[in-house]
Amino acid sequence: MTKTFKDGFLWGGAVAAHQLEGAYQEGGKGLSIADMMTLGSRDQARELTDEIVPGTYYPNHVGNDFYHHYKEDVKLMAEMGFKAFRTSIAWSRIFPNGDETAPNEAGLAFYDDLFDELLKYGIQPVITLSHFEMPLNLVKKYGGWANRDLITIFARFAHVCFERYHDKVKYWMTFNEINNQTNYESDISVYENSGIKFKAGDDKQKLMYQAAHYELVASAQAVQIAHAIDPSLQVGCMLAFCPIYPASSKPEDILFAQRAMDSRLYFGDVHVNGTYPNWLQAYFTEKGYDLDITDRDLEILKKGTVDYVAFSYYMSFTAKYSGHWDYREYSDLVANPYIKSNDWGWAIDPVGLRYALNWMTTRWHKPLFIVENGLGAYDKLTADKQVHDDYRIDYLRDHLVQMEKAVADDGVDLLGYLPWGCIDLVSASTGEMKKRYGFIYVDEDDYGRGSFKRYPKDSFYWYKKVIASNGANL
Ligand code: P53
Repeated sequence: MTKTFKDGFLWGGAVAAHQLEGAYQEGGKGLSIADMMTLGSRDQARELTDEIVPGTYYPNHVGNDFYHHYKEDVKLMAEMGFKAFRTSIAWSRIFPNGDETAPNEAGLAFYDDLFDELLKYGIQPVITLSHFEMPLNLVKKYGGWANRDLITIFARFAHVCFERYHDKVKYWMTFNEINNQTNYESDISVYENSGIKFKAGDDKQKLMYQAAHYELVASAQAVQIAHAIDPSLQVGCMLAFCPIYPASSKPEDILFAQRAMDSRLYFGDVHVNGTYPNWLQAYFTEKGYDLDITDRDLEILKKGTVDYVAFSYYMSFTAKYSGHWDYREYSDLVANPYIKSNDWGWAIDPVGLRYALNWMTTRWHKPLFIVENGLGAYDKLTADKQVHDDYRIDYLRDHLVQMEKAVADDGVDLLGYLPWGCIDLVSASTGEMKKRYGFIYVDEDDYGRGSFKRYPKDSFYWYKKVIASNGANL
């Protein structure tokens, strides 16, 4: 087994700026869309307020206070043996309003300090440019990614980051889970991805495809900017990979599941191939969608294909044909009787990870990078400050077994494994702190109350052994 992973395999963990930094108004940071999201729960959606409502708690304002704890946190990651740490650059720290022409030096300096701290321990920063946290002003003034101007605005942000950090950061990603908005009926998904708030009468699906197109063009442009600044930079896309299985062996279910997968993953086709797939062009025609897609855009897409494909893997879906061929994520999914779910209803399916790795390899022939995986669970800090999270170890071990099979038996080219929320942080979907993923426990509740002290969980010591043995000792 030790021979499974290539030298330099990137073991580590992943987070996103808005979910842990806190300090939402320090260092000249502007407000981001994440700063407007209230606390929700499994059964109650987070509200997306237009202004900060006094007396309302906004979990991302506090995060886990990483902004003030990062040295201590990086030290703990080094103790686990991390080779890489994925985070995002909060766009609103660099361009507080998004559309300034000059960046905010205090914001840039914060990431210099963070990256230096990581590099001190031999940990590579792996960076996402846009992870659900665009400057709020871009929503208010431009309508988010519904507006073509965002392409130029994003290019400026990307350019500043590549220029400033290219000596410190090799692996970049453009848009986190760009394909979550496939579920265009989910207000939070479209808001997080594209900064769009629907109005009555909007054609949500059409708006989603238009915004995604501008993002895909902006991503392709960023790839070209990065390579022009430093040809050694590796720029990837980032997809939420949820395999979609057919509900039965009925041919209509098979065909429908294929269409569902194509609908969720066409984003990857455009990122990797630089062209829109045939079925989607036909679908646009059938729907009468005259999207703003210019010849110049198509040229940019072709010239800005990604170097690798990064993805998150948490769960699989199962779809059932019910008389229509266009995939509606909000109503076409059914339970899978072979699979159990976590406390938030996410289907736990380790074999699906091997399926994902093979599916993407066959389709795209690119190096793959697992940049999120993990179990959101309730943890309990004991009186002697321990967390016995054997359920988390079981989840991760089961996924690592499948990952190793994909590499050793199936020949998948895999760059690394960066499980999500390696230190407890605010949940993206619910805003809760109690939906925890970490190897490191943070003493803080859903309302930002607690000591903010950090405690290694049992999984911390387990993962340390996994890394030290290069995946042999699970
Ligand atoms: P939370 C939906 C489906 C799969 C992954 O999610 C998702 C989402 C949106 O929440 O998000 C990714 O915190 C995302 C992270 C997020 C993580 O998965 O809702 O990239 O920002 O925290 C886990 O449990």
